[in-house]
Amino acid sequence: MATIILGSQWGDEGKGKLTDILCPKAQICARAAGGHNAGHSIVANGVSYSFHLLPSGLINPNCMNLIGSGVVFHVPSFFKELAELEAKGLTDVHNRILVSDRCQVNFDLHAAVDGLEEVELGNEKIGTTGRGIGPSYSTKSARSGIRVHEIFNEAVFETKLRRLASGFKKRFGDLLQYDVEEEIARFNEYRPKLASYCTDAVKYMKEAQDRDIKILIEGANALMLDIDYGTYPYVTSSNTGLGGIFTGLAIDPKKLDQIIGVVKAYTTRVGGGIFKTEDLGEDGDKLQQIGREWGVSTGRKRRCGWLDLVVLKYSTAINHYTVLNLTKLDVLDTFATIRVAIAYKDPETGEELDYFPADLSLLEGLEVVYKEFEGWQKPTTAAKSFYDLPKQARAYVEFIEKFVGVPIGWVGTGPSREDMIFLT
Ligand code: 2SA
Ligand code: GDP
Ligand code: MG
Repeated sequence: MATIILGSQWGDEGKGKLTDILCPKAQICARAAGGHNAGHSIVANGVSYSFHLLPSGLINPNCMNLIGSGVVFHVPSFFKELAELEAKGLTDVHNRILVSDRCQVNFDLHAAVDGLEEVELGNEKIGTTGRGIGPSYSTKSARSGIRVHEIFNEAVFETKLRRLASGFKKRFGDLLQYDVEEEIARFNEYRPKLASYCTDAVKYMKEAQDRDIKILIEGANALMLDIDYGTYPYVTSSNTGLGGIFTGLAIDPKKLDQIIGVVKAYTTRVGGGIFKTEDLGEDGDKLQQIGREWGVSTGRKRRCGWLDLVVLKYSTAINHYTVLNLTKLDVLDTFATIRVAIAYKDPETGEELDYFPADLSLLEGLEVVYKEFEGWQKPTTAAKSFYDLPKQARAYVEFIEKFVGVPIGWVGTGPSREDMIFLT
């Protein structure tokens, strides 16, 4: 059976922490899409770990980990991240990680192009992580990309990489700071080291599912950054929602257990794009400081604001969550008043919009309709059960559950493994 963990907002909801908590029940932890743009932080046994390209299941000593076919695979980051985990004491990580040989390779060339494309956009830049994610998925769709299995056919690899580089050179000229021969030389060193990690992930997953092995799938990024359903064009370039899990991992839909939506008790977003509940005043600053809202991969300050239930309903309509994990409730502990968005309203006509539209310009002149909650103004981190939470906090949790129509199974009250209330 497979359990899927998905980000329901704009990312950084705490997917990594839940993955780590659920991992002891799984034998395989897999990533389906995205690349080393993801940033999942986990605090376990007092040690803080950061994952970017690798699945968070590597912390659990009994879990195998798979980088699925839908991931864009940056080889230097793979080795760097493994070395960082080893330095933190996870010595057997090399034996517990596999990479699909169908993954597209994310080259340093893609990162160079990412930077140039952002410059071309000027004030309308996406605010990418600069990790070459968009260009990697672009070359994949244009069918000029290179897959992991091709690394091992030296002649084909070199021809294709030179062709790819010369195409971009024609487009950007001397602006493109990239030496293809250097990259080829680097891959000559990676090639023998990489071979033992590569696998046919279709075969691997089929055998695992035939044997009814428990698989935990760690979503990367989040629904509102999905290339089809997110706030396009201010999105990443993969399908970060439920669909991307199926294409990225060849999962059997008949063997699905839970689809878990991870929901931060407020909202954050990194990079450009619409964010109706963003708070540019004191409350936003306070959420940013208390929630320690800085990017795990780039260190960028995250934009902050209130929970938007219109977004969460939209996200649920696409990802079909069977259960939610509400996270970072403790970050709201000191607020006297807490707000949640329940609709958007035209200030002139009073007409309300209770869904998230495709044409985002429709949202531009609209005000947010908020429901206000009395804050609990007490610490929640020590709570061990739902009934240990202050009654105002319980009311907040119950309202979200009812509004979205999906049960909340866990409530996060701090960054550590232990700071999680189990409701089911
Ligand atoms: P990209 O680099 O092409 O995927 O960027 C496109 C948009 O997707 C956003 N994006 C993210 N948003 C939140 N968290 C992400 N991971 C890191 C983290 C981000 C970081 O966990 O903190 O360190 O800055 C992530 N990755 C991509 C990105 O901001 C663009 O809006
Ligand atoms: P992810 O990308 O969804 O895995 O989330 P990130 O790791 O980028 O960001 C979530 C941050 O919040 C991390 O620093 C976590 O350690 C932290 N975190 C997760 N859950 C909680 C929680 O319930 N309370 C608090 N205070 N921090 C949390
Ligand atoms: Mg993150």
